[in-house]
Amino acid sequence: MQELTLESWLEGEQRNYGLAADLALLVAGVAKVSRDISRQVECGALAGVLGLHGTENVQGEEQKELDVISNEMMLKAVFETGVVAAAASEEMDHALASPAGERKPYLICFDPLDGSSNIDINVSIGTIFSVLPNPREDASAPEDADFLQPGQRQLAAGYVIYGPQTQMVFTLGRGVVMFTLDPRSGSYILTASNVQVPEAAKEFAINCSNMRHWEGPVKRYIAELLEGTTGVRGKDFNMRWIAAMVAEVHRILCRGGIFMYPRDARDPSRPGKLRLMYEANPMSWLMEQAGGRATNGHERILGIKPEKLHQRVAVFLGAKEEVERVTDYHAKNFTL
Ligand code: AFP
Repeated sequence: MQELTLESWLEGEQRNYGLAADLALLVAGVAKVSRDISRQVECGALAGVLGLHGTENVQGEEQKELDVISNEMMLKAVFETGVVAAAASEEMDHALASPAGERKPYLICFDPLDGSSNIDINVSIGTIFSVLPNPREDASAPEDADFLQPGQRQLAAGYVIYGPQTQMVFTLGRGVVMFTLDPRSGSYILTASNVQVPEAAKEFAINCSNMRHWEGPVKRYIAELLEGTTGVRGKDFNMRWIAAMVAEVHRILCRGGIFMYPRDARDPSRPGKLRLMYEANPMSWLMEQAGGRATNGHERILGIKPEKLHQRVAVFLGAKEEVERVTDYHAKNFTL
């Protein structure tokens, strides 16, 4: 089989589908730094990168050493492409503008290392990214408010999963592609294109320890899944929870199912745990591009106009039929 590297694939997209050279440069930049992050992840304790950093991020979460290292690496890499006007990250209170110069076309949001609680136990983690247009027509420095665009405006979005293999999965709005890092050559090689979420779901992912806090529609939906062949669904479902959204989304893209992090009653001021701009939006676009769906239980996530950079949102994403069903349970205000 002829191997297609990420660089050759991006050239083909420019030639055949008019992909902007600047955007190709940015995607290649993310790929390049992800190889370096992957190496740090691989070495773990040997590189002295495990454990706590001793600081908290803007959301009051303890930062791990690798969170901080990968954030620095991402910032350096995206600014080095010369096409990013500002970057926003889970690990920074506010957006950071690129060093002054001419106008640059893109904003980028990222979670440099998703699934931090997995870092020290050698379980899959990942980097999530989302590229938006820079709404400023001049070279002035973008601020947080410039990022507050709905997910449907994304120009590129995806993730890199650091698991048994390192894979980069993304969309530029023409389907979902998967590249696998060949550790021998250091190149990303195309291993799947036009990825589609299987229609029939057999698995679901939700943190069941929060069950007592869920709203009625979620309790009802999960209770029906758990009833298996003896209930209204008439079939058994399996359950998985990796505690890294990257890994859950990757499984769903490969094998199907539904992922949920619903709003719950633990803290009524927080509409869910996941962050809209750099977790839910990119993953929702991937799901839609793969024939799946993504809602907050009520509306399409990609249509939500963000009010804050670190806004949280409830997330239901994956197989179309399942997401539509649980969204319908919310509309009908079903309960147990
Ligand atoms: P971090 O981005 O802080 O690493 O958190 C990961 C995450 O937001 C998401 O990837 C998981 O689905 C979720 O947390 C797991 O949360 P619980 O620990 O509440 O199950």
